[in-house]
Amino acid sequence: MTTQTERSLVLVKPDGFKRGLSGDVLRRIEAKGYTLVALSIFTPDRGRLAKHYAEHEGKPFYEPLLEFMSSGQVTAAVIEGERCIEGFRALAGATDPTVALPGTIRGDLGRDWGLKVQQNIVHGSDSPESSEREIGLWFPGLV
Ligand code: DAT
Ligand code: MG
Repeated sequence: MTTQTERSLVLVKPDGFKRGLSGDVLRRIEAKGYTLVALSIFTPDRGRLAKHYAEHEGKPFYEPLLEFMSSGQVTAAVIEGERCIEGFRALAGATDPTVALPGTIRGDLGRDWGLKVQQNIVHGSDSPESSEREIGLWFPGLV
């Protein structure tokens, strides 16, 4: 199978950042063999988050999601490697941290806290189209 180099937008969400898990997440990305292309720490504003999560507008967890994601600092990274979009999603594990498999970031480090939105440590782009859109949104200076 021949594959193309891809980039993915990874976020260590406020829950992960507060718990000091940015290093663990970046370590897993590097241990897997993906390359760090860009790295930044900041508190995202609602406007950027509304664009980032536009596909979820109207869902019951949408407002809690924006509230949670703007509640503190995040570590944002662009990573690179063949099929890294799919590969990072596999490292991250299932959206619901209760059922995310042990060995994955969400399975090892996340749990259900009984809140309106799942706090699951990381975000990773889910397709080449999302990746391009999200990298443009979070790292507008990056070609
Ligand atoms: P993912 O982050 O795995 O791509 P998603 O894009 O479907 O998942 O949803 C974005 C985030 O919203 C997700 O990381 C956690 C939260 N979320 C998703 N579905 C949810 C649900 N049914 N109840 C509560 N929170 C949810
Ligand atoms: Mg998603």
